[in-house]
Amino acid sequence: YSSPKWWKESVIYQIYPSSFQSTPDAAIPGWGTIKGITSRLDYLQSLGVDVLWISPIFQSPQADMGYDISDYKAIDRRYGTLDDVDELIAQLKARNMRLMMDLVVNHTSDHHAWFRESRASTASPKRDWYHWQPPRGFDPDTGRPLPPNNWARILGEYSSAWTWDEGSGEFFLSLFTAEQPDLNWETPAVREAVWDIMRFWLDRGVCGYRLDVINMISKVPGYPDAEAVLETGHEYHPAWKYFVNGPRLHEFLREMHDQVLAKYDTITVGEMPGISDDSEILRTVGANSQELNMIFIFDVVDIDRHAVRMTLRPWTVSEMKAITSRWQRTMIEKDGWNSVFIENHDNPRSISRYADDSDAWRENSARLLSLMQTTLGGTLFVYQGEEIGMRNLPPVEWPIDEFKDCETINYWQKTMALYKDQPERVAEARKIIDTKARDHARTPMQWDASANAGFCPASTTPWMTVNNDYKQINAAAQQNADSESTLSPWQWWQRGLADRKEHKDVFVYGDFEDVSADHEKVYAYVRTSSTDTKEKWVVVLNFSGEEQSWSLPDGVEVKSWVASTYTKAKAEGREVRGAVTLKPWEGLLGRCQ
Ligand code: TEU
Repeated sequence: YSSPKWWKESVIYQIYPSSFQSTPDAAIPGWGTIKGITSRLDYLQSLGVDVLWISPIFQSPQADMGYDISDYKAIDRRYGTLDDVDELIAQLKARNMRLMMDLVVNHTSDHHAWFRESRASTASPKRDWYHWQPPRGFDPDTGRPLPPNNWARILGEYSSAWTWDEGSGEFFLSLFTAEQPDLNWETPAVREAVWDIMRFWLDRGVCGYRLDVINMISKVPGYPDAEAVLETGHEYHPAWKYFVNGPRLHEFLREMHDQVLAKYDTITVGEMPGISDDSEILRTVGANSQELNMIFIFDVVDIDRHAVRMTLRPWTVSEMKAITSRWQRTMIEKDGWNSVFIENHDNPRSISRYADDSDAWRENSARLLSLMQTTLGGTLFVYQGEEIGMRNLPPVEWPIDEFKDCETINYWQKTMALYKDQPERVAEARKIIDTKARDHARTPMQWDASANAGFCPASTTPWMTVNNDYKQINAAAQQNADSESTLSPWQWWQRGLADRKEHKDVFVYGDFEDVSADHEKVYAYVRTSSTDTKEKWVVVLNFSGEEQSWSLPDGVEVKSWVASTYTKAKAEGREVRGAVTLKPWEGLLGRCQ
């Protein structure tokens, strides 16, 4: 578990390229560009970032913001050119940093040449590159062909996952949107084509991949009907059971490893929603599994949902603690590896979700979450804007047509189609959008207090409206903050990342012990060095807006309270044994040995 590897120690920063940094030469004004990313490398380096993961920049009709790729070896013109990527890689190299790409190969765009060819006729040589099925029958009233089963699409609309193709007289499967047909991984030539794409970018100098929904590539043969999990009114249902970690997943991943990954020094993180079974996950991330370095486990970001993402389920701090501690311990005990993240482009902002984003508490909340993230074991992921505590769009007042994400739009339309005349249903859907829409994470990066937050020129309209809090919350203000008493969230992250690296034996590789088990609001854990130094640290986090008391375990004494989220200097005058009092949303970091 604690054998050192560069990919374990790296801090990975996720860039959502459309919203990171535009440049005056952008092919589509108001969109972020690759050159824009290159222009911000000094910023990222000074924060403490080692690896950039950029969400897809390949050629795409953008039905799902680039997660629908029509050419894997071409860069979408709105982001720039292949030369821009080469320049970015060179500039990263000069700073000892690296680039990780987003590999989206569960599905392609319906504009991809493979799909066009596959769709042409049932006799097409690429017919078996996608999932084609004849109708189950025909509607007796309308004569319309009926889809082969009751699977629903995932992204908000929950309509049939099968789209009828008039031309060739069959249905094709697409789990996300109709524009994202699923590749058929049973066909060996499909896998070969994927290995070829992977080699293409690795040979160009990228260091590895984040693999989009990689646990959905193997479908249960026969496409059995899903159980009904959505409420009445829904005809189709998400069929997780039949495509999440399907029968041939591990075989395919091992083939990927043998054919490609084993030949390069890579970093790999698989996106694997819908799975939280230890032994199944360890087949992928176990030290000797020869599949992937790590995966994203969604238990924390899925804490507030039912069967699908656009739902709200009440949750407690105790649950969040239990999930986090469970995965910290599991990977240590069973020799796997964790990824540490609470934000990405598919989730709302963490301070709005897990803490308090009001003006009074947002900075302290940002520092609290940062303290947790920078002291948990595993490879750490930071999402753009997380380092300055960017928050969700303001509820209710934000016009519904300013939400650009296909999931949000589909979900809203579906709600209107089903419940237009039921005001309480409509209000609830609006609340879900205000709380959970993916748009909250996708607004332009807030660089400074100038027009459009410095994301694009003042004369340009950004592709998505900037959050109207950018004058108070922006990177420049926080980098230059000069408060006597506290660090800004950005400064706190910078210090936290530096501390994490300096004490990596403790924070990246060390042992983890939850020492707050039944406290309802305080999360506390002890981290102990994996080496002979036996360095020992304690982290105490108050996840509530009230003062809390928590007790250090017997025999554990704090030598120095190194930091409090409330102060710039050391936390003086705190109890060093027994009961410790925490202020609202306060986090404490103590050194015990
Ligand atoms: O997301 C996969 C996906 O289904 C997530 O929404 C997942 O369900 C959720 O994060 C777990 O709670 C990936 C991409 O990240 C997303 O942007 C794409 O829309 C999707 O795949 C299709 O490519």
